[in-house]
Amino acid sequence: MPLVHLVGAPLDCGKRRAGCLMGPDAYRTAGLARVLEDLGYEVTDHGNLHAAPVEVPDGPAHLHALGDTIGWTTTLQKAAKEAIATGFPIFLGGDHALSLGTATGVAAHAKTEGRPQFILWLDAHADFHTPATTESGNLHGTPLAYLTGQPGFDGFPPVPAPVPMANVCLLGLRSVDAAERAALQQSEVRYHDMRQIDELGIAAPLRAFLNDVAAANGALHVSLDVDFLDPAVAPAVGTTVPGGATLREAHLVMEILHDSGLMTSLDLVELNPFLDERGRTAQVMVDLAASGLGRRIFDRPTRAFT
Ligand code: 6HN
Ligand code: MN
Ligand code: MN
Ligand code: MN
Repeated sequence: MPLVHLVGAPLDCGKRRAGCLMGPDAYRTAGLARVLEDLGYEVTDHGNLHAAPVEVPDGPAHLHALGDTIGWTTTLQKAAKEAIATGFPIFLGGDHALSLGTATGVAAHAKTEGRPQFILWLDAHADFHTPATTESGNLHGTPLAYLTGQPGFDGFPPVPAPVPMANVCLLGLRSVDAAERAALQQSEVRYHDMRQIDELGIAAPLRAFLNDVAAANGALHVSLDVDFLDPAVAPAVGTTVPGGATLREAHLVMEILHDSGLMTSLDLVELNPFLDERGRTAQVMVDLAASGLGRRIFDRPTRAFT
């Protein structure tokens, strides 16, 4: 059993609505460490990190909290690279701007091992803007462009090991801006929107992606945005979009991920406890993490059909 590192990243700079800074403590309150210990893991909680101080660059005026976001990216890239060298990191967000650091940090580690990095993005949104294309100016909408090495991230740390577009898979899409749509359609990124999930089920596209990860002996970073889930299941997020994954679809993804043995790191992002209802979204996210790390209803269900 690998050591699990819990890394608190209470960053709230990726968008304007405040509250994600309470995310790491909500996961702790919902019992994440205990749930993982019950599964047999040794768990180390590294507490909450702080953004590295940076001189605020003269970025384009429409970008929100550019300096803070650069500081967090620097901090988290380093922390991720260190944590993954000795175990399985779970990054407790914090908004999705944290993946600017975590995903590029784990990819840097994979490079030192000579393994290709793969990324599974579970999200209603594509998060594929660059600072030049974002209309909102919210940098939580940009990590996939950054980690794949797109230009325009002036002032950010260089990406040590850009992830090839073909190694990225998005599942759950239902809110994609025009610029992202155009960029995605011209790229080798794999994307599966909710319509495709409705038609194919969620397991088929996931398994196809995991087959490629396995064939390449890849490392797999999974980034789970609360809004991947339908807001009826997970209301505590600022960017709810109706028509999301059901609770069981989300658990099935995590269960298949664990069975695959391929997942090497995990982000839990965008939880805004200020918007939650008696902690239920935090609990859903903890339960999903548990499924991803091996919690099962039964080890082996009775064979239903013979
Ligand atoms: N997220 N595409 C919208 C924007 O403002 O760029 C929403 C981004 C949501 C970000 O899902 O982490
Ligand atoms: Mn390693
Ligand atoms: Mn996101
Ligand atoms: Mn989202």
